Amino acid sequence: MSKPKLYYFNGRGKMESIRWLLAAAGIEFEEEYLETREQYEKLLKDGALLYEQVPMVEIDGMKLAQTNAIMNYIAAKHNLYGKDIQERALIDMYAEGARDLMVPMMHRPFLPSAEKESNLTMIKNKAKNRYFPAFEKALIQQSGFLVGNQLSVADLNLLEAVLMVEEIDPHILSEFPELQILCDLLTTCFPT
Ligand SMILES: N[C@@H](CCC(=O)N[C@@H](CS)C(=O)NCC(=O)O)C(=O)O
Repeated sequence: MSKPKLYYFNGRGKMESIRWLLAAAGIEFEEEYLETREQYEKLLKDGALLYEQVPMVEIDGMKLAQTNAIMNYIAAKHNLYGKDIQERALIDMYAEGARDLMVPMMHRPFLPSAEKESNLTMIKNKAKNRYFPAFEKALIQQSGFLVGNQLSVADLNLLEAVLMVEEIDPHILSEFPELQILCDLLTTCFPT
């Protein structure tokens, strides 16, 4: 079986959670960084990008688009997507929360400078008062992981969201010890 091949820019963006997930699943992968317009146009011409967007991952004979679809396929295949449909629903719920937190951070570089400061304040507030308390509570209830007392794709989405927020506020985890423990564990186990 050939290695999955990841098509994206040479940056974290929407691909980084997929990279974390593959690392956690112990799957080696290849990457093609899109650095020129020609590379992107060739993929378009070959019909490789369903919605003319990346991330795209070639895996098991498919050219998969849409970050969530890619994550969920890999997670289901490697037993990181819960043991039943209830756990799966909870995993989706936490993973979506982490993504909602990540979206405004991904948009930051494209904002006009006048909006950057308010964007920063909004992200920090939402992380501290809305999302991180919810994740911290789940981690306490579920013995260190978000769902089912074991690692799932939700934890890997959460990890990337936390790392992004920490770039904005390096001390933000001081009030969230369980989040700190989980992120330390994951970055130690799956160094990039
Ligand atoms: N819903 C898609 C969105 C993908 C997306 O917005 N990709 C951006 C790069 S991060 C892109 O390819 N933009 C080019 C375009 O939309 O034309 C996903 O989550 O994968």
